[in-house]
Amino acid sequence: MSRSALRICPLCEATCGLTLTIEGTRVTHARGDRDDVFSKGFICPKGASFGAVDSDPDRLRTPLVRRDGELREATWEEAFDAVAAGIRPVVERHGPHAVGVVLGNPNVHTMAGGLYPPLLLAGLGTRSVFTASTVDQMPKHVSSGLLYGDANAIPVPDLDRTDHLLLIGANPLESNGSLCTAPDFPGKLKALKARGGTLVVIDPRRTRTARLADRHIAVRPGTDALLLAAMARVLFDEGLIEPTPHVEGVEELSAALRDFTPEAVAGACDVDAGLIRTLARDLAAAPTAAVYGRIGSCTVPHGTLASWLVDVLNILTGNLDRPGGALFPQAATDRTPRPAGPGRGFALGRWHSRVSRHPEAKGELPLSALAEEIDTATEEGEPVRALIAVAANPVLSAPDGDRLDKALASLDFMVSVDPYLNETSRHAHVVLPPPPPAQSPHHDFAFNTLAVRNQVRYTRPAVPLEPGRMAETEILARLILAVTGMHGADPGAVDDMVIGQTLGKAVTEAHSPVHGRDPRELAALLTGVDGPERRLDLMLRLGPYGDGFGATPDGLTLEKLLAHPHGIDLGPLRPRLPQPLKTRSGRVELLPGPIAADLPRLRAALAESPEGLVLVGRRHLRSNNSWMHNVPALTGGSNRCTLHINPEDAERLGVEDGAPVRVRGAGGEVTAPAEVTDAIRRGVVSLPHGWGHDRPGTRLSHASADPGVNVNQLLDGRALDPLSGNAVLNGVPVDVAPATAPGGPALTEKHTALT
Ligand SMILES: Nc1nc2c(c(=O)[nH]1)N[C@H]1C(S)=C(S)[C@@H](COP(=O)(O)OP(=O)(O)OC[C@H]3O[C@@H](n4cnc5c(=O)[nH]c(N)nc54)[C@H](O)[C@@H]3O)O[C@H]1N2
Ligand SMILES: Nc1nc2c(c(=O)[nH]1)N[C@H]1C(S)=C(S)[C@@H](COP(=O)(O)OP(=O)(O)OC[C@H]3O[C@@H](n4cnc5c(=O)[nH]c(N)nc54)[C@H](O)[C@@H]3O)O[C@H]1N2
Ligand code: SF4
Ligand SMILES: [Mo]
Repeated sequence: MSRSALRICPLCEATCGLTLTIEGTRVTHARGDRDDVFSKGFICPKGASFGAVDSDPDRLRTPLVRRDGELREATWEEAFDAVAAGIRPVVERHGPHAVGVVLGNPNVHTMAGGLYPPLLLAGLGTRSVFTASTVDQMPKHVSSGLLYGDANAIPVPDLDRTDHLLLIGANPLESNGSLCTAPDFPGKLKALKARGGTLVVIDPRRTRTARLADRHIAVRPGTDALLLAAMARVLFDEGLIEPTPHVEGVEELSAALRDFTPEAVAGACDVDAGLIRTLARDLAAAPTAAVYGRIGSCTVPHGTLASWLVDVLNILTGNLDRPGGALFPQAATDRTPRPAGPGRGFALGRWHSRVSRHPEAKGELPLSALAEEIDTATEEGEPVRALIAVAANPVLSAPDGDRLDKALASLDFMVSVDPYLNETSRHAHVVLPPPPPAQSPHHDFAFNTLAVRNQVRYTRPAVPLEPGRMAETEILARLILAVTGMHGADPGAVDDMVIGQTLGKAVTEAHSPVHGRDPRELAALLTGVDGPERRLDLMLRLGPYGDGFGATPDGLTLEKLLAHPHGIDLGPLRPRLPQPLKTRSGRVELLPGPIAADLPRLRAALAESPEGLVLVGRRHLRSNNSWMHNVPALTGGSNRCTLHINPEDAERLGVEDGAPVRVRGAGGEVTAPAEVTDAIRRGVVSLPHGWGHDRPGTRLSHASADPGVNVNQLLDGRALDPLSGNAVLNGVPVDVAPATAPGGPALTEKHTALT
């Protein structure tokens, strides 16, 4: 007997609603949920393989605890005992900063990851916090923090209504979109063109997205900030400015960008000055327009400036906060909107990393610095001696995995919350495996704040927890208790504490719908089968669409959401300024001090136009970072770890299609087969990330059979965007040679040699 169940797909940021077919406890089929209020039936090959991802036989079923050097199956009780015994002495002996925390990408794709990590960090009180954000979007957080006073206030392009979309460093036809949650991004781009709109794509590769575009500009990697600055310069010079209201600093900005004329940047960007003028004029002339930048413009030396300039262009053309432009979504679980007015502002560099003195950003240190924070002693402070990794595989996702690999092996204690024994978790003393997605509830705390339409959806587990499994929410609650000296306490106490604190604060706030009420009475009104559901109910009811615990009787509650299994549509994005602003001025601060102070570095880049090859990344639709190469249905075909190289470069270097090539960077060397293609511009080569599954001690039977190489071994971790601490992953100088070239150094794949 088969049945069907709804489940929001957690495999990328698009958050499509799926209809799963379930036989017994096994997901046998997945299709798009046509009634989903947001995704309306869209599905991609990854979502269609939900069942295979869910039932991968290599997923761990029980906790593992290291005994006599070997990871062995253990009970949950033994595992949490080991965690408490491993972490507490490090805190007591060396202080909280000696315990590092690494949070990986899937934390933004699980309910557990949305609800518990903030408590883990607060409970530990550690400053040794590293996340995937500093190999990804930290530049955007910093730019938003500086412009709007809120690092999480990220405007998203109004894909459904815009007349003109400029995509820079993004390939949503493969990635399905990022910092812009839009199921069926490809369909939305096609609809834009069908309604007479214009699509411009700036990317050194002629991607599937670029092929859809009216105009594709193959910029030299790493120079987006120059290109965007020159576009802003053209807007000023040609009197095309019509700034968004609530903005200050327009004249100062004009002065600050004086040197960045199209002629001045053309050489570095390798883009014709006349074309840059056209780009700016077209942007200004469009009835509505949105500039949107992603990985390719973030993970570069001027990532924060490029991210800032994306918003600057939207602001100068009046497109920020207007329909068809770029708007701030309003999610159902956002905090109760406070009245507009000055806020606390955004601070950077409140503390620094111990070894290289990197400034913190958003409370985080650069993931690139994790290895040195473990393996390097300094006069001041303690190295990281114990590590808590939740949904993170930095050995593959961060620069110089070999060094990190060795550093992790030297830790006094490490715990990984991870479904796989992989390149990172193999170093753990305890592995706590979460259940597969079909057995987990789902709500998108993060992605609804980045969605192109306001909506809210929640799906309960499609399949009950298998015997012996523990919900990831409970795993994280127990982990918090174990590492904060409350080992063994009821995990529900963690949720009750949050509920008590949140309500206790809300009743004191004049703008809260529960102002002046009794927090205990309110807590008793919450519904839900467990702590996480009660917390979701709490957030929905206090949120912008909530029932305010009766203040708005037809408002949102968990009960109401459960009655709408395909979700509740909350309408198109709406102008919201000045309410979201939390700057000290209460206005959009167009030229913040730290940005102005970084402009001389950009000015220096005007003179750069490197002769050698530079490396960029790429994504494949059927993959996801480092953890989907173990699913046979999603590997093979064009999803391969090959080096894309332009025919002219290949010819010059003697590289043949399909033959192995050696790629060398500051951090090491790898060898991968060449794929000669004119889809990549001259002077640029591309390798995907997330490969390199050939280390011993993992349990990834399919992935390790076709391991690929770790592109991040080409990096030494020293190249960062200084404002955000974000790793430079694109535009990286490399040397390329045929692996068979005579006279070259012996071919050593550094990482295999070391393990
Ligand atoms: N060169 C290069 N490097 C890159 C990038 C690039 O473009 N180029 N991209 C960067 C980006 S954008 C990112 S976000 C990072 C990602 O970096 P990471 O977050 O470190 O990597 P992921 O591969 O996403 O792996 C996450 C881990 O989570 C585990 N996992 C999967 N599902 C769950 C779950 O439900 N719960 C838990 N607890 N764990 C789970 C996986 O097994 C895996 O170990 O990589 C970055 N690295
Ligand atoms: N299929 C799939 N989907 C994913 C992921 C995945 O691994 N696979 N990962 C998810 C994650 S964690 C994220 S953060 C998102 C990322 O989402 P996107 O940002 O859309 O990701 P990419 O496909 O890497 O696109 C980045 C593009 O930037 C280009 N580029 C490189 N350097 C430069 C440059 O200097 N300037 C410009 N203008 N372009 C440049 C690259 O050629 C590439 O086409 O994708 C998410 N979705
Ligand atoms: S686009 Fe993303 S969310 Fe939608 S089905 Fe594919 S992987 Fe899942
Ligand atoms: Mo990411």
